[in-house]
Amino acid sequence: MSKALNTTQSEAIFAKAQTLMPGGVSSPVRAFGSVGGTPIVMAKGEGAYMTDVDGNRYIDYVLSWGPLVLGHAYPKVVDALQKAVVNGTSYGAPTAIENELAELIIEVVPSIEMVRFVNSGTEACMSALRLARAYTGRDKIIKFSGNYHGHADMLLVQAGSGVATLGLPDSPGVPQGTTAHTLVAPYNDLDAVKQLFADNPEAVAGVIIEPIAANMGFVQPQEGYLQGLHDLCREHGALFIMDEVMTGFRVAVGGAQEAYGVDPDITCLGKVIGGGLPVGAYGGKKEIMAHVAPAGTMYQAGTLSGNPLAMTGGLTTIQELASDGVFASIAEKAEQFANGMRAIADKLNVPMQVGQQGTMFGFYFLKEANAVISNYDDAKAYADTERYGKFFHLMLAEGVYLAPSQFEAGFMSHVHNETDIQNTLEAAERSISKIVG
Ligand code: HOZ
Repeated sequence: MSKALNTTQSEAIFAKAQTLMPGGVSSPVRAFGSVGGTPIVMAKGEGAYMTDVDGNRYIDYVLSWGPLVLGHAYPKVVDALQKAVVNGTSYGAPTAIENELAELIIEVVPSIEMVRFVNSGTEACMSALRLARAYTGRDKIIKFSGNYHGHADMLLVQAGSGVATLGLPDSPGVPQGTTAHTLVAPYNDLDAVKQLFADNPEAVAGVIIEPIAANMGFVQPQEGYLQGLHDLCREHGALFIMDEVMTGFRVAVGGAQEAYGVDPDITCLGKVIGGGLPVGAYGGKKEIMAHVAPAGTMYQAGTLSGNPLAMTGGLTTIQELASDGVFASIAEKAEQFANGMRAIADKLNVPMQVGQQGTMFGFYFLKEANAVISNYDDAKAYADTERYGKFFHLMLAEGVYLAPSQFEAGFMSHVHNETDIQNTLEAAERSISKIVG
């Protein structure tokens, strides 16, 4: 049952944070910019739950924005990390565990034959693009509006995630020259990409896409769209780059490329690959990866890349996820949740678009009953962010932590149980009833 939330400590800590860090946060999407109010300051994560500094407990569907597919402080992960940490946190030298994680990734992600570890999804995407440019000897890239590939200069053009959440223009500080080679197309529109290729003959190094757009809400690709992009890249000598930072190990163990049977040239990974520690990676065909230094001449490096703690977090997490029945059971719970939300929307006659695939989901409150969101323009036109803001705060008071933005996806974990999902759906029904009642 809904209770008034005591957030005294959260407010005090966040007030001080604002004097110390820009906006009081280490990353903008945490700042409750589009839902209003003061961010909740967290003290502990355990299983499917987070507890804040005032002692309020929440069922967590943000899961650190995706990485915690096994939930918070999963015992096997904690145990492995405890064993690893006593041997030191980083050597700046090769380790055997890098081989283990690399081998596992190559085994489960269909297109990857060789991989380079970095420290974040941002690094993975910017390195993948440098590689595509080095490999093809071309400068231009095609991205999609509302897709977010981290905060590298050339990719902060019509970006999703915090840029969309906060309604920011393309970021100041990004020189025009840096984005001069970035071409932008609407998501789910193959003809627009055909046109860009036609207008820029033999100039496009690569097309980078979030195979499911999960930084403008949750928008799935239309039938044949990803394969169509892949084929256009082949036809024009460009590389097809799938940014699977969010979808990797999430929409199938082998990511969206497994789910849709599409074969990218380069894949970007992050989030789950570190099991909650900072890791990213990019990988692909051997022939392409052979261009990365020191095997080749495309330079990219990192002091903490491949450190044993991060490798341990990722290896233990993916091994568990890939073990018998684990992924399927998480996906089943995500489906149950999504179906439950659809049923509530129908029952209360509230226009809503609910999406789910594998262990990810997302829902939009719609401004118009028959609206369908299939790209970023649709999301901006039809997503009722005001209604979402009200819903978000009512759910917080109910003890459910959702993304503080309608332009972000939701995540299920291995440790969410039937009762958690049932309680969440009951809370959602009460909250929506209050909004429309
Ligand atoms: N990459 C995530 C957005 N979907 C959130 C991470 C962040 O920006 O803090």
